[in-house]
Amino acid sequence: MTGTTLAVERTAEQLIALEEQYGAHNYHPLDVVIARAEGAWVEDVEGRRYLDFLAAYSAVNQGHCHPAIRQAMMEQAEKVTLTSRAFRNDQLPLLYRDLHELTGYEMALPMNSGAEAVETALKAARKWGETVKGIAANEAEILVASGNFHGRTIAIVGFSSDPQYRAGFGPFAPGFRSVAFGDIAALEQAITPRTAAFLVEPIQGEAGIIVPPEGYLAKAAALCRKHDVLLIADEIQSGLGRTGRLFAYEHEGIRPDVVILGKALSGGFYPVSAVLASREVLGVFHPGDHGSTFGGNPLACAVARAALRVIEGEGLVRRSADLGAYALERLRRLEGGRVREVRGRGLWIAIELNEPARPVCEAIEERGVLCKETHATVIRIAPPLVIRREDLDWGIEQIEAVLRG
Ligand code: IF1
Repeated sequence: MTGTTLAVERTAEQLIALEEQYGAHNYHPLDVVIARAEGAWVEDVEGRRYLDFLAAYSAVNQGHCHPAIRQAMMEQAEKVTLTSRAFRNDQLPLLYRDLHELTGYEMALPMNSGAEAVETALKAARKWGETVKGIAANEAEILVASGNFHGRTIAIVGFSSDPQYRAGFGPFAPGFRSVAFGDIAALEQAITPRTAAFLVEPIQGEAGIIVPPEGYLAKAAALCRKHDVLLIADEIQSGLGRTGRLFAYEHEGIRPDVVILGKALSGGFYPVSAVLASREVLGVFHPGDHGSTFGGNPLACAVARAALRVIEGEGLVRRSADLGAYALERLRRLEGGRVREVRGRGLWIAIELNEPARPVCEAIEERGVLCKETHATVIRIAPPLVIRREDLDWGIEQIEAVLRG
């Protein structure tokens, strides 16, 4: 491999060919090769600009390459990036305090990817089930919701209801049972004395931005309390402003026992995730029970602190609520004909079509807006929360033009 070869191979076509040849084919991306980005805009290798209506699945709620987060990252990178948890570092305590002050949860446990934080919450729930609730060893059961998406580890895909996420990857971990999302009677029936926890996305993202029936989460929280079952909210995608509240669970005035964060916790600079809970729950972990080489590293902590400051300081939760209500109202006018339904919360909107969504996303891409289908027929819209009102308008106009055309 020579510098010359690398320098030459930089057209979109060449880069795509390299990727197809040497990379595992576990994705089917739109063929836009992004080389830089700022705010709600990305630019491809040929200098073409696109408005980003996906925001890296809500990891860049703060906008691409936010200058304040970048500054925090660069300053920390010049000091120390990784100590491992064998030693302490001077950033982790500050992130703990920020998370506590922002959310009120007593404790946090930092990890990296979302899936790792979900696994961490599941481990905490099982151990809490055994050591606090008194479930017999290896008997604890965790309920999950149909249509869930919590990541790609073997344990997690083992309780997915999507056959593609499971096919070929078995055998799976026992101890998980799926109940219909949004169905409170089904949840009540499924709870047994062995139930340690109910893991749920307050609004299901990959399932197609599915908002459960009003009152569902409040009733689920009450049921969990009654039966001494932990309610675990996966806010990895729905949290940190995406739905017009800091956390999606706030729409129903509840307080889950455990909250899982990821994605926008770093503003897209770096994988940072965390589990938030009470001392009673996270207190089940003792030295050696659980860990991660990179979890809680000083670079991650500095980035996460800056990312949280941007959400607060720029009023991104309010922006999401206001711009989201406006966009939803406007996009709802597309209902009928090719559009079956438009739904959402905050700047998180699904356009469900009566036809395959992929070609529609490709047509929207040609007009300079990037969005991504989920399942076969849903276009999801989740721009960075910093998007300017006129950019949002322009992006919506492109979608309208494609869907009305
Ligand atoms: C992919 C989906 C979105 C998540 C929730 C945990 C995780 C995710 C609620 C795991 C991750 C991602 C992962 C990415 C695509 C994406 C996705 F379509 F697959 F479902 F966003 F809608 N909980 N979601 O949404 O977090 O380990 O990835 O950090 O897997 O292709 P991770």
